[in-house]
Amino acid sequence: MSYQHKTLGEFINENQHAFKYSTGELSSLINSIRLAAKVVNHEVNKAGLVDITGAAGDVNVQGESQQKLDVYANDKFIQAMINRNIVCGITSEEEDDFIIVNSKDKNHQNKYVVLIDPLDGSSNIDVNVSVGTIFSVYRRITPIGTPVTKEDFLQAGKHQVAAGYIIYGTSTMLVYTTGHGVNGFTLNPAIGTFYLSHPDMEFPKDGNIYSVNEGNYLEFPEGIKKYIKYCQQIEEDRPYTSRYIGSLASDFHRNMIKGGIYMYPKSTKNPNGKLRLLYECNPMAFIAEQAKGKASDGYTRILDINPTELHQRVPFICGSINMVEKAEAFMKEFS
Ligand code: P6P
Repeated sequence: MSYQHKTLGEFINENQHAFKYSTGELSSLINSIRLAAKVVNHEVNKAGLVDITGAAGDVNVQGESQQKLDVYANDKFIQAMINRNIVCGITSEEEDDFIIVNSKDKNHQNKYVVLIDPLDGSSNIDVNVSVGTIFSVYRRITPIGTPVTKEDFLQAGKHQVAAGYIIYGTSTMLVYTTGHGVNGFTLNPAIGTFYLSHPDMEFPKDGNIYSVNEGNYLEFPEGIKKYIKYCQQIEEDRPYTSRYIGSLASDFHRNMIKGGIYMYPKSTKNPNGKLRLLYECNPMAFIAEQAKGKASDGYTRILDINPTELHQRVPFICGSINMVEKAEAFMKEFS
């Protein structure tokens, strides 16, 4: 690790001017996420050693048994954001409803809402496969001075002011955008500092990696089946590879670096797909577009979808623009 790399803190300070309308609050919010990421990373890295991976016994709104690490990560990110006195509301995959956060002066002066999947892919924890945190940030749209409402969370993804993910993998990385490109930071665990390791990240226009759970193949729309068969044809020496980790942030991150497409289509088991629009698809779509990639539900741009529910699901196709448009063409012709 070259120590010439800029730290995340230095990068945030240098780019303070770029945060539209921000008076340093968005910077402080990113810093709070940075802090929580380090705390969660510490626990994730020793998950196999302590009795923290056992199911907490509860079941979240997704019907999934909450791993203790899910609950731990949820608590840490929520507390870190509340402590900064910037956020007026939080929606989390681990919380049935949104959380109203009042400002220190008790007059609801905070202006940002955050939506978060605190530990995505948590079923991978017990088998030592990478997991991630995904977050999305908006300015509230209801009047400051009043408690945040559900309307503040149900904004189309194109109105996000920031989005990012953390991957707890072979190294811990924080990747985020505030609408001015995408930058990746790698944690040096020895000193607890994130360094700018992947400046100006962009999806290659094309790629040869496709990421989908082919166990659901028979239930996929015809267009997706045709696209998968297209990827598998041996023609003109087109060497496609299937790579699927089962952790969205990790599959997305590899595809952004190498070129590729991630798909979680609808199926008979998941008629609206599995992924959540507000705290999985929207933040990843914002990052994808900022990295010159593309994200849709097969027909409609993800960032244009008007949400109706906090935990609503949408079909999700995301990655290198030429690959996404090829899949969309198959969807248009066959589904
Ligand atoms: P399946 C993890 O639960 C997640 O939300 C994404 O991170 C991941 O890509 C997907 O679901 C895996 O779902 O049904 O293939 O196990």
